Amino acid sequence: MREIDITRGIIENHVEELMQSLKSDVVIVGAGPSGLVAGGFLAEMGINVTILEKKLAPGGGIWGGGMGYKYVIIQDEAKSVLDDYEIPSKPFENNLHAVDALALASGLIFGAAKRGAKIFNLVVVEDLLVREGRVNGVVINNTFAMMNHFPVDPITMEAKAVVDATGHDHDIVRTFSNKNDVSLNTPNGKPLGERSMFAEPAEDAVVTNTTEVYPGLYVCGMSTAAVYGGYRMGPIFGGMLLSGRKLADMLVEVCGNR
Ligand code: 48H
Repeated sequence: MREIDITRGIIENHVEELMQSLKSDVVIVGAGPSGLVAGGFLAEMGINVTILEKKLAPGGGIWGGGMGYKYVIIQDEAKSVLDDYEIPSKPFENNLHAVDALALASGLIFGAAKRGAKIFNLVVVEDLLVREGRVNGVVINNTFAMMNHFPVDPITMEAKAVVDATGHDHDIVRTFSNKNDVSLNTPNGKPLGERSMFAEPAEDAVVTNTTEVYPGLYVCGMSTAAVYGGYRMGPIFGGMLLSGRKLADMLVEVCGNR
């Protein structure tokens, strides 16, 4: 056993996967529940999908459950996504199910990876590539470089579609709107901002507002609330799972047509 072989095994495999991601069909920014579900279903349908996550651990806002109590709730409509990913849940009441947040996070991460989504952690998307009025890629950097404010220039990945799955921050749409004189597909052309908690309409709106917000740029999960002025919903996650699944169905069509 030689250390240099271990090192080569790591570098060669990482670079091979990175090269496959340089021209993806879909790049999803953010490995929270909506991004992981979208990525898993897209990969299962044969789409070359890359998920970029700035933190060490994918999973986004799942891990902490509700205020650190480790269960989250999902509604009946989203149970089939749990079943597809073989994530256990317990029936609760009023068509609700309780899910161990740790099982949900790890199950969605493994489910997406197992289906062939390429997930890179410690990668920040700091900007977009835009050509002729269409988003066609992402500008990426290393999380440690960004955290330390090192003057390290970014590199790029091309994609037919880019997804903002960055949660409450809607980091990608916000940056894109701030930096460019562009009009988004919203009532005033700008992100509308998230509203206070009101779970039921919030859950419906997350799915309804899973859409193309600018040519080539899509939103899913909690970033839809920030972009389209939706309510927040607290630790109920069905809307996130259904938003990811809706996005996957939309993007399969888009990738086939481009
Ligand atoms: C790379 C990035 C960048 C970047 C951010 O917040 P998330 O879990 O996202 P969703 O929308 O799938 O799920 C939302 C849910 O977790 C939640 O917060 C709910 C239901 N809240 C309700 C309420 O009322 O509070 O994950 C987003 C991920 C995170 O892991 C970020 O680290 C990552 O995106 N991310 N990755 N480049 N620029 N910005």
